[in-house]
Amino acid sequence: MADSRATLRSSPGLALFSALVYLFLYAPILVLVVFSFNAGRLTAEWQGFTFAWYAKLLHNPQILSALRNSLVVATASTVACTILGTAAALAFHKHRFRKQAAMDALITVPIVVPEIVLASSLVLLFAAIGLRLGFFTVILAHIAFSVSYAVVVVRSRLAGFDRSLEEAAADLGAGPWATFWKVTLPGIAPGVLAGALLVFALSIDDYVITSFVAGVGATTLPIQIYSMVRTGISPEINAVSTILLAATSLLLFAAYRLEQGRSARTAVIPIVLSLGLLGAPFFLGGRAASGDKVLNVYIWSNYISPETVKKFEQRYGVHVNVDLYDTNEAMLAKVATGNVAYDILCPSNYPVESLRHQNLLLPLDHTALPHLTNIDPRFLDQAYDPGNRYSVPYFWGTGGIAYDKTKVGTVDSWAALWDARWKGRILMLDDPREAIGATFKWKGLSYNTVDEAKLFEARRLLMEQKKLVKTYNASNFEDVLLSRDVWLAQGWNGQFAKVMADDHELTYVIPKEGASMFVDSLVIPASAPHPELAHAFIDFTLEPEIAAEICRTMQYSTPNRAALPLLPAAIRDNPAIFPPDDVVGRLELIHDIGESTVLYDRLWTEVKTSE
Ligand code: N2P
Repeated sequence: MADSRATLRSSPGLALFSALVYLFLYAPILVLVVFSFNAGRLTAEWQGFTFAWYAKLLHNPQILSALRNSLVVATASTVACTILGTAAALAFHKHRFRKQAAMDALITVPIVVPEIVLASSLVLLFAAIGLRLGFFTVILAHIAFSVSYAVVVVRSRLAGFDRSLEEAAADLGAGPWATFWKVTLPGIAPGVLAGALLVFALSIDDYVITSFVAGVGATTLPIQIYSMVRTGISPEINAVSTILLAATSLLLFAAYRLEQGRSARTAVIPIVLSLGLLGAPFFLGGRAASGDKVLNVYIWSNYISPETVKKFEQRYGVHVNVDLYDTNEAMLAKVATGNVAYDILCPSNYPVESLRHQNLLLPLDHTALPHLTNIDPRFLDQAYDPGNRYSVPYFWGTGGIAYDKTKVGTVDSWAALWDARWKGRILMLDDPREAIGATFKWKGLSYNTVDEAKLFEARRLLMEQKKLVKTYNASNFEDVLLSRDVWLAQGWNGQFAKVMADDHELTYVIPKEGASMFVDSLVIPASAPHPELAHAFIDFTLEPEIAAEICRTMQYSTPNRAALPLLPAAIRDNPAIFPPDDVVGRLELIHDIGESTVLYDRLWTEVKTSE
């Protein structure tokens, strides 16, 4: 110790180097912590000190319920892993197994296997045994990935444990149980506690595996943070991340002390502080939202505001879980696993077709939807769902190009997205049907082209374009444009309309070759646990005031005629939101293309992963 200190002092170069390494490691965390106290909403500008974001957290029911879920999951998996892990470690310690080396290696497998592999195999397993994704599967998964850590930690403590003490106890007449409780356990207690703390910290932090195995209503804190990030980083996220960070660091610090062989007492303060941090929101902010009646909604991001959801919750005295997706494909993949319990989905026109053909939708009871008459007949009784037996239009819109006119002049063709002058300034929708479809449209073909040779040609064009593309994004593409990380972006009109309201250098165009149009509808899956409440929800969104609120807050186009007079002129007369008839004439609906979907998905993956 003394030696290495001397070296650092006598060599300023080395000291500087270490300082830089630490800076590299901790600067991002430091920035996050500092900005969680920033009075301004903008992420990167300091505008004074405040605790406001922490106070806001206390009144955010979504965060509180995510935090509560995280604590329940972490506690359950910690208890299970500590018991299992200690038992396994003792077994390893007491007995020599025949294939000892293999057993040793096997026990560490969950530690070294890539998380994503463990995650997908768990999902497969749960589907195979017919276990519905939810709270219970999250707990099982957390036990699976963290039990090994408990074993390893307890074993390392056992390695230094003097077994002659156990023999002495036995000699003095103690039975195996008495020996365990009175001699072994007290001897290894710090190791057991350190293992438990490690498991707790791992569980509280996990994102990847949880995101795979969490069904509805099992949103943990990391999942909640991620879904908030997708609609833009806010200081609230910095605040909740800071709390999570502080709590886990304290736990790890306590575990470290125990592993160093310190007495259990030295770990008490960090443990109490950590649990206090995690528990405080419940004492200070009241209870997390709960209630036995729930509705599980799986909908596009940027499609419904929390205020609207709250209105429904209050009117019906229920709790609504809202999960978000960014593409039809992501939604279909999740629904296809068959073991998620959603009550409402919001597919575009073409997936309605495929869900219907797979018998995955519940026929709607029109008598429970008295406000259906508010929908403009232009959007009713379409080929994808004759008679609207399964679907009720929610939003319609277009997929065009938004751009900064001061930087790129006037754009009127898809060709602009292949223009080398805008290298590194282009964003494409991360959506196979939209990206490949736009390529077709540019070349005078249809969004619904299925000819293989033409599809391969589209792939070639997209791979060529890739050199110019800054990023593929289907979630917050409008923010990327707003921040000028890109100057041109393919995307859906509503989100663009929202940022254009504040930024007049931006504009939105339907290229002269034409563009896509979508009609996204609410449907009820055949397996919905709460079909009655789901009908009530659909009818609620059809009420004129509610439909107008949804349109006003999200700025996608409402198909609800009765809502139109309630909209501010700035929205009703906005051509980016409600395009004039000649523009509508250039729009094409994306259809279900059956088998060819697989080829679209494959080609799109190839484009994105190509060099
Ligand atoms: C919502 C995107 C619009 C949906 N984030 C396009 N069908």
